[in-house]
Amino acid sequence: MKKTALITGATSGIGKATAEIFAKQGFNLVLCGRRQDRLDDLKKQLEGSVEIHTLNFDVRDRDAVFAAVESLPKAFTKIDILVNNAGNAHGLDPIDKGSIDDWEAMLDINVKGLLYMSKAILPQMVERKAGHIINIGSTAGKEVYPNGNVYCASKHAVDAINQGMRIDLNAYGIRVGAVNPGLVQTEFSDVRFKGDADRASKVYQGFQPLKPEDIADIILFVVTRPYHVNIADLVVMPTAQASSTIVKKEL
Ligand code: NDP
Ligand code: 8X3
Repeated sequence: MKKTALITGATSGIGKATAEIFAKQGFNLVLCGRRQDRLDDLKKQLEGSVEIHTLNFDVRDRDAVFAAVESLPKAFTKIDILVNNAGNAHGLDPIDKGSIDDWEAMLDINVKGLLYMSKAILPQMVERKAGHIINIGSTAGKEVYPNGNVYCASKHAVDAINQGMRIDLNAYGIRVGAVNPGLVQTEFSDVRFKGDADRASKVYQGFQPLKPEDIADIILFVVTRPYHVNIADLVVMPTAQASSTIVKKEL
């Protein structure tokens, strides 16, 4: 029987690339995001050999998260794999100058949104004593960099939640692991810099960043290991990157 994976943040970047590679693998998919046109396009692109269902909700909206999961048609209610990917950075400012709205957005999306999604999906995994959760963390969850303050805090929280989930769900045989990327060229920096495309593109200039497909490939590897193998915590950076602040540029 085909596995079903639910991916949050499937309209762009890492989530979209994961949807594409999961479809090739033959997984049925529940694709989540807020941009309906993109969800529709992706559904059209991928459905055929696999079944696709889309859910449009904001992960910050607790009621909407639970309503969306409850609305799943019968064929999609059994979620084998949850990819908690939706997330973003908002702003890159020193702590004294940062915007409280940006801070709240990051904590609400990256931390609380991930918790709401997990809480909505977990009961069925616990009941079946089966399931696999992949939390998308970041190198920003392993080290703090200048002006990264609250984004880094949100991803350190993901790191802690990933560990906590693995401990608490161990008794049920549910696999939990994090994939923590370094610099990946997606819409991430466009969002961080509020649509300033020039500033966003500079983040990836002078070296070869990761592509969303590089991360999707790793996520596929993680979820296709034999059941007794759980990749608990994986950090992946571009070869040019040694840490959040050390990137070898060719320019
Ligand atoms: P993108 O901006 O390309 O994608 C972000 C995705 O998250 C979109 O599909 C977006 O969908 C969704 N999303 C954002 N906010 C919400 C929300 N409030 N409710 C529902 N969905 C939301 O960025 P990436 O692909 O790079 O980011 C994916 C994950 O990877 C994030 O958790 C990010 O922190 C992490 N990451 C990224 C790195 C990078 O360098 N790019 C490195 C390390 C980690 P929509 O707007 O349609 O709702
Ligand atoms: C995204 C990577 O270094 O831009 O989490 O924070 S970084």
